[in-house]
Amino acid sequence: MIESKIIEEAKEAIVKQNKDKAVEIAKQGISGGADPVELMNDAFIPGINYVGDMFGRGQMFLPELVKAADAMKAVTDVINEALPKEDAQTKGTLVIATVKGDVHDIGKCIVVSLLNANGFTVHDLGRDVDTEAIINEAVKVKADVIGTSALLTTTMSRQKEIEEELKKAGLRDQIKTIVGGAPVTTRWANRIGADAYAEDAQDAVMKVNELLK
Ligand code: B1M
Repeated sequence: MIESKIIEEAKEAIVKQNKDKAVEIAKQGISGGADPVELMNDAFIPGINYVGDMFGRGQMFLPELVKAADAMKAVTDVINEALPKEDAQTKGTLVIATVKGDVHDIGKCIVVSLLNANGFTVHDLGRDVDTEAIINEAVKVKADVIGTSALLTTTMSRQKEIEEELKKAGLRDQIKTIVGGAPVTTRWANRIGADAYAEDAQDAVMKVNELLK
């Protein structure tokens, strides 16, 4: 359980776009024994979600959104650094990316770190990645799973495109797929024929474990 004082301070630091303060809170929380994943989920993510809501309502503008995201990114680095490192990366190979047209990668980076920490080999292609590049890399590294993140309703269709292209290339039976991102749902995953949907990074680890059983 993260202390409510830390939760309030973390949210405030993100909302006020105070990167130094946010990093300090993350570091203090970790050195004080907080679980890094809980710290992220309970303290910092509500802060950036609040920023997103204010932006959506026109109460915050793009430069502020960018600064808040920058603070969040710096916190993500601190959290990721604190995650345990698994020595033997033997549980399976994934290729992960944020889809073409989409530069949101904070959540994707958390997912990648948690999968790494749980013994998976992850090839992270970054953000704004073309479908062809994702599939080519998956073939090259003999990936068991392709995982994609989409944060915009306009870019979710790229996840569908990946399913279609995998089918066309005759690869759909060999490579499993998992989709995530704020607007993505189980319903969407079912509709496009993805093998799994994950709500957050912990769920992603659980679902990938299930896929590779
Ligand atoms: Co933008 N943005 N943004 N943004 N942004 C949203 C998504 C938005 C909902 C805000 C809003 O209007 N309320 C809205 C989308 C609306 C829509 O599509 N319907 C929006 C918009 C409109 C835009 C721009 C178009 C704004 C503009 O330019 N006018 C623009 C688009 C740029 C582009 O991509 N082409 C834009 C830009 C940006 C920034 C660059 C400023 C910045 C991103 C910086 C970065 O990522 N490096 C940004 C941010 C920060 C947000 C919000 C506020 C926060 C996203 C985030 O990082 N959340 C977001 C509002 C929101 O989502 N509430 C918003 C925290 C993160 C930990 O959660 O990414 O959901 P999330 O990841 C979670 C789960 O979803 C899941 O696990 C993660 C960890 O728990 N998950 C997976 C994610 N990927 C997964 C993959 C998996 C499994 C699980 O398997 C592979």
